[in-house]
Amino acid sequence: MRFETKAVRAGYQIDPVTGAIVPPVHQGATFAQEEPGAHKGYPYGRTANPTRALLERAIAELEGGRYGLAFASGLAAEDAIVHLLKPGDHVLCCDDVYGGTYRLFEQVRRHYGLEFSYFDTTSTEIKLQKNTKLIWLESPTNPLLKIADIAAIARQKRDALLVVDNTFATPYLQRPLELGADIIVHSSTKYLSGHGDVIGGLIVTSNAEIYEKLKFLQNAIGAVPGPMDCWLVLRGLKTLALRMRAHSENAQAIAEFLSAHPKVERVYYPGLATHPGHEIAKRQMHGLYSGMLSFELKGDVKKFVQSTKLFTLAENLGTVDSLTTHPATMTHASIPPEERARRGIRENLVRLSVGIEHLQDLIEDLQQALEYA
Ligand code: P1T
Repeated sequence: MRFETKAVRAGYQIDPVTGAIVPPVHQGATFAQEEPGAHKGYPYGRTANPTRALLERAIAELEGGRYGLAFASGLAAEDAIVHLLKPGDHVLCCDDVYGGTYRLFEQVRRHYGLEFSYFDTTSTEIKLQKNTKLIWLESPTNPLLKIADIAAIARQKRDALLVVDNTFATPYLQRPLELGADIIVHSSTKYLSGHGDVIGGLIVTSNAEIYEKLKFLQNAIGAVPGPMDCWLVLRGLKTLALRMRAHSENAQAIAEFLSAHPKVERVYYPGLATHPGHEIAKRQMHGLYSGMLSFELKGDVKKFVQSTKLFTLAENLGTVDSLTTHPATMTHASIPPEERARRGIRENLVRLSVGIEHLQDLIEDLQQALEYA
């Protein structure tokens, strides 16, 4: 089956009891046992839930992996992966990542004796330390849309595990396991659910040993999503292909529009031929570049973000409606200012999550807001 078909069929399972085509939301905390330990695979709602299991199978199938695991948020999924490590282990992370990921590493996990260092996402050569156990990539990155050559990095990983945060690309545009990654992590809050109505996280791997460890951690730590949230993500997946095409086409046109605008200093979008990672993105993302872009504004950022009418100023991305974010004070505020500056996140950087509205309406909205900026 092709991706579009798989996306519609993933999690499709006619209910044996009622014939329902849409899966029920199994909103239960626990399940009856016939005798102690004799159950249908669902001993307790934290350990396993049928609606969650459907989502876990669906995301594994779409990513081309064997196992999926669902979590209460993207960060809960990330933290489960970090729990695979022991004090003294080292994580080599790309230099442009979501501010919350940086905060988890630097302000939480460093205190538990883990080491973190950062490398330029666009470099194709990495230097592992003896104790490097995880290589952590985002591609495209948040917020500068840097592109990592995932296959090139996978070839150098030795016995470290390669984790790819596939939130910005989604499996419709990029499948990291096929490029050599060991673990994929998602904030399903974003494109996978797609409508801004749920917080969630997902992990996919094909490695049985890693899966068993993560499944143990999922239950032992307990940061699991509720059944209704799983159901919302499952519903979102059905239209993922359509939405990603629409997001990407709109974002490409907006990136080109902004590039030619006198009030715009620089545009970051992998679909622009001038973007440093464009050639890699072209093959790695199958010629579509997602709906995320950032730009540096020559003008008043506050006035700009307050003047858009269709783009809403908010933290989040990947929803059908368009959003603006100011990374320096919002999504990346937990990175210290000097570190942020070193990473190239300037005060005049604006991030757009381009929705699926009519392109012309979006361009007109940006056009009028740029006049106020
Ligand atoms: O918000 P949560 O579901 O916990 O996911 C965290 C996360 C993980 N990875 C990436 C690439 C992300 O962008 C995020 C969350 N990001 C935002 C809320 C944002 O506006 O950038």
